[in-house]
Amino acid sequence: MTSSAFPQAPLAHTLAPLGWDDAWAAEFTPYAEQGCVPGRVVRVDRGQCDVLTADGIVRADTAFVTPHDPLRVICTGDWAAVEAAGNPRYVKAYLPRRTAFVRSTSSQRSEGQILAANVDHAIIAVSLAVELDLGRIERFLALAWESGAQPLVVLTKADLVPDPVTLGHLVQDVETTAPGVQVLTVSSHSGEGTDVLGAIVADGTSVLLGVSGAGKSTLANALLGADVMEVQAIRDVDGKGRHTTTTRNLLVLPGGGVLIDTPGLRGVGLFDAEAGVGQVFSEIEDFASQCRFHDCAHEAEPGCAVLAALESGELPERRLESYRKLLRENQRIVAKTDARLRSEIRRDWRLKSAEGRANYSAKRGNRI
Ligand SMILES: Nc1nc2c(ncn2[C@@H]2O[C@H](COP(=O)(O)OP(=O)(O)OP(=O)(O)O)[C@@H](O)[C@H]2O)c(=O)[nH]1
Ligand SMILES: [Mg+2]
Ligand SMILES: [Zn+2]
Repeated sequence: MTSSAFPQAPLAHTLAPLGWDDAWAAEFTPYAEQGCVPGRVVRVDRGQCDVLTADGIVRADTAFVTPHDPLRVICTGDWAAVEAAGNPRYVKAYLPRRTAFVRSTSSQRSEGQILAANVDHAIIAVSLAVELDLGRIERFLALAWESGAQPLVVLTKADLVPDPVTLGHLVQDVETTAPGVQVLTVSSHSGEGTDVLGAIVADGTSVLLGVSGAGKSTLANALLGADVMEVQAIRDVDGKGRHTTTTRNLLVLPGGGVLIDTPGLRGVGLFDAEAGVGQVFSEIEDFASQCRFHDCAHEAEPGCAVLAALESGELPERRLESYRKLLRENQRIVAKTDARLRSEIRRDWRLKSAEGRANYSAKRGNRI
């Protein structure tokens, strides 16, 4: 962040622009009775967090909301109950999450990490300056679907691909990799596509995800219309340069909506994301539903519709391999994760997220 932390965030006299609604208010009632005020977590670091409340930013201690289980640690995007007074002021609790973007911290361990909470749009930023890695996009998409948010792929730095035919092919490649997902091209430098993206992010909460150097913070600044996030030249070749953004930051957009910028991710391990994987490869699951045998493994069975699609060229081999690889990886992670813990996690936020989304969609006239 630049030195003045939130120049774009006016004092939030009302929390509505941050996404506060009647359902959140109802959940907050017991905390209000305990003398707490609500606020949205904009950043968490070193045992403290910045919370945007109706009276502006409050720096609060997170000791009560930093349990051993990393999935329950307070996170950017959470709605926090902050003590109304005190020095320090403590966050007493956070409201049950409607959605949460979770990844495994590494493929070796089965520890999950929450990257953002209560997100409506998961924007996967992919640089056009480097060769497309479709497998990585699929991996991000699986986690995005699993989070409960609507995924969106944004191909950044479009100014570096001036030939419209080439650009069209790249978009097409990504579109076949991402059924049901909108794919946009943008350039923060030329401004191309930022109006379309701006209209999407004006509604609800969005999170920018992607590898380091994908241009997330530059895009955040373009959407903010101000240089709030620090941006640095990186080694574009492999995206492994210095990580510029180091904390997840929630930003209030001038045209409405809330945007979370995140540090580049080196790896995105799946975390119990079987349903998400299924959604990324929905065309394969559609073919599979037409296989003669219900439990077809799509290896050599007669009447296998997946193999037939492969044969006819309708299904690229790369897609099927990628699907199998991600399912295998997911099964490995699931096998290592404590079953009780997993079912608890599911109960915890999936049920709540279903309720939350129903409320949210009712409120918005079922537009999601
Ligand atoms: N040509 C071109 N370069 C861009 C564009 N957007 C970003 N860049 C450059 O890409 C580099 C990385 O941009 P950042 O916005 O810092 O990338 P990031 O994804 O936030 O990186 P991390 O914070 O490390 O995750 C910088 O040198 C930017 O100037 C664009 O639209 N066109
Ligand atoms: Mg950044
Ligand atoms: Zn089959």
